[in-house]
Amino acid sequence: MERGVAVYVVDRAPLSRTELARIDAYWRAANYLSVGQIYLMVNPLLREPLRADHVKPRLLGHWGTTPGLNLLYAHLSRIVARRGQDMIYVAGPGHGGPGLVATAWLEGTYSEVYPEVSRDAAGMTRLFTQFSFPGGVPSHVAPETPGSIHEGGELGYSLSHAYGAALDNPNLVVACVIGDGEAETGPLSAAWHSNKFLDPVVDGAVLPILHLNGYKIDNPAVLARIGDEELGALLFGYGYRAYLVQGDDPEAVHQLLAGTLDAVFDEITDIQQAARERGAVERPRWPMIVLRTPKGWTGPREVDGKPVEGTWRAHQVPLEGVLDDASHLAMLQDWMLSYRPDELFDADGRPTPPVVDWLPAGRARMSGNPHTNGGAAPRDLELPDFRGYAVPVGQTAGATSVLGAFLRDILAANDHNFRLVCPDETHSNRLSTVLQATDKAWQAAVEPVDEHLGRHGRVMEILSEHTCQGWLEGYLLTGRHGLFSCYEAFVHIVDSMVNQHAKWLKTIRHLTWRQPIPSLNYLLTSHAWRQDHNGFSHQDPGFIDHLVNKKGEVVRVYLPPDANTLLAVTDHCLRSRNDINVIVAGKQPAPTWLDMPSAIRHCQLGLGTWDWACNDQGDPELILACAGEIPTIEILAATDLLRTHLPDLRVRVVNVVDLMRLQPESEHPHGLPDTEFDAIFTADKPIIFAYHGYPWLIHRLTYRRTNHHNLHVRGYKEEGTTTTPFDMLVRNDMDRFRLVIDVIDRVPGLARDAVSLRRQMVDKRTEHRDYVRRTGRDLPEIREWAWATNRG
Ligand SMILES: Cc1ncc(C[n+]2csc(CCOP(=O)(O)OP(=O)(O)O)c2C)c(N)n1
Ligand SMILES: [Mg+2]
Repeated sequence: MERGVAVYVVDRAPLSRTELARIDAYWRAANYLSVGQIYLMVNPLLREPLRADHVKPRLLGHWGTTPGLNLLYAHLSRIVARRGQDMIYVAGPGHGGPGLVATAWLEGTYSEVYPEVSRDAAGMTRLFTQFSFPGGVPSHVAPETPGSIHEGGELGYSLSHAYGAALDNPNLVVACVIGDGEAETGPLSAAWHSNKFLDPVVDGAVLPILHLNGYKIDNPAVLARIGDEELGALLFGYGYRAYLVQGDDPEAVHQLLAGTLDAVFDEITDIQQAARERGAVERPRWPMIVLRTPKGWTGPREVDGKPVEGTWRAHQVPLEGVLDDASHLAMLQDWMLSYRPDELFDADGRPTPPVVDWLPAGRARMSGNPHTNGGAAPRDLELPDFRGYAVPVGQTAGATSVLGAFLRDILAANDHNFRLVCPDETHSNRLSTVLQATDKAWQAAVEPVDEHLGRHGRVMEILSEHTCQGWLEGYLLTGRHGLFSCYEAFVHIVDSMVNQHAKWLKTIRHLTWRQPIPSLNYLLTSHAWRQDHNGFSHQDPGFIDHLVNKKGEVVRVYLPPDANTLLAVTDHCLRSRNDINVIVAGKQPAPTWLDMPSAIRHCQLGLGTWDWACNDQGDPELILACAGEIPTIEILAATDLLRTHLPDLRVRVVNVVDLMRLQPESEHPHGLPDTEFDAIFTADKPIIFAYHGYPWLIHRLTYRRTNHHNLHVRGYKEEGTTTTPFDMLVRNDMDRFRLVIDVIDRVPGLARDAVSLRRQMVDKRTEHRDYVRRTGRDLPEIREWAWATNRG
């Protein structure tokens, strides 16, 4: 039946009396256990009259979304059991944590993972007490929750996570509950378009379920107040066939939802068969569900004269003041008894057969599905030998172009196990070689002018950094591998998402039952120093600063100075697990400093002296340090000037690839011991450090080091514009001339001995300024500069 524009209603009642009774019993049990987690510490089965001292001293958690989540979990479990459907469950409103904990407990997974929370009365007491309790479990669908790949605390990412999980998992359906409030967020709004990228042949399916309970914390939800017609048109416009399930009579809703899910899963099967068996190529209109049931359904209808069920007041704890108000306590008891716990749990507190004997078992349970714990069949990446892509020393090469060939061969060797995501920049980031191995995924219309678009492509490009990030996270969380290539400045768009992923990784490292997952790898290029076509809007190296706030055990930052070091670093990152790796690399032609064996050794050390550039004879008068492609060039050019003009000055050149080496061992697993740090940076000599990003980060990382007071850092200080590459350096005081001036000003005695060189450097900066303003390009000596290889 069609209602308004493109909203369908399936008018069937497929459940037998027995099935209906079972599914309702399960739902009531899950709701009972959810309320119990929010309120109770003892007397979990209400075998004694409820007293205030049975109730938690602080009432925490979210009820409103939970009955809807539980209802969906029950009905999706029926589909898993009936159809043998491989399915996982993503709860967008992750604040409904009690629901997902309750359902995992009913399925038995919870007690398998946490044996002390047994599936009996004693375990139920623990289950209730631990929730949102010190030393217990968080209130959301956290990593601690079996079956979860999505915490859902920060709203907006459920749908992109779901699509990421479905990629390359042809038999999997990812059921994704989206809060109607969550649907207002930018990331969620963009993620609807993921259906233009999902391949019905090699990917699984996503079933979006818009949970239209009408309210958020304190307001109506936009999508609940625009009428069915407009909502249907919106979802149709996003490319979905929307099925409406609505009501507030449990029996009727059970029948409607069961009938709709049967129809929807038939439709998913039809779409997949058409594409896989009959070669259908048109973009499918995938089904989705709109579930319109009351917020806080089955909870208190009215409290203190105000409506609660079906309103925003049901969002968190609908009955407050239970400890002090006897009438509220009585209401709580009535509410919990309304689920008829005596029918649901036996004398020992175990769920009775009608509640659980129809549920899927083992790996089929959504809470026990291995896709949600490191992947169903996780495989290491097949990595070609990166040394085969090496560039000879001295040759000019764009680092990312060189990497592109390595990535191409990784894509070729890892058919369903590796994806590249990028917000429309693969070509711009000079990685287009990858398109020799695969296309860019695309299910929408193709015009003759288009290049490299394909239905089975594994390069994922959508102009939504949020969606790229969400897809990749979903893919990694289900055990596969990938890389996110992004303009350095715009990766900030996902600051908040990467926060959440970092929290996830921090937590799973300490959960023994959670399998490790492949690392989240960023390749940041088109960086601040070479925004030749753009300018200030495209200049921001601060993502590193943002990430360094996260737990050291999770975050790694690499600044390979050339193509060979980029290859070595990328190989390392792609083999790692449970980390967030940020690699910042150049895409413009640049010198190759190290041959491959030296590059490998240098990357293994993470930082070290470049002996071929030093003339310190083991006893430097100063350290010239650099981290990043452009700072490395400038430090070497400054070294060149110093060695030409002040040949007796003993200079040590240090390059840093692994930024976290700068931290002490106590702060980061890569931290360099103080003795080694002092051996390289000395205890008392000036250090001039040219750094790719904001200079204060280097101070932050090194403030405990012996020689910190001698450290002088140059970097990007927010002087951005559209100008020549060298002018960017001059504007930010990181050019070779300024670095030489810094040396003269800081090495004792030089201020006196190098008066004329200092003046020359000042004049050079003036000459540069005049020249670029007149000609629009850098001075010839800058453009043509190269390290004199015979100097070593
Ligand atoms: C990005 C983000 N902004 C704000 C919040 C605070 N918050 C928590 S729940 C909620 C309302 C969610 O409403 P909805 O998605 O409709 O969920 P439900 O009604 O199912 O509880 C808000 C705004 C958040 N968690 N995440
Ligand atoms: Mg809502």
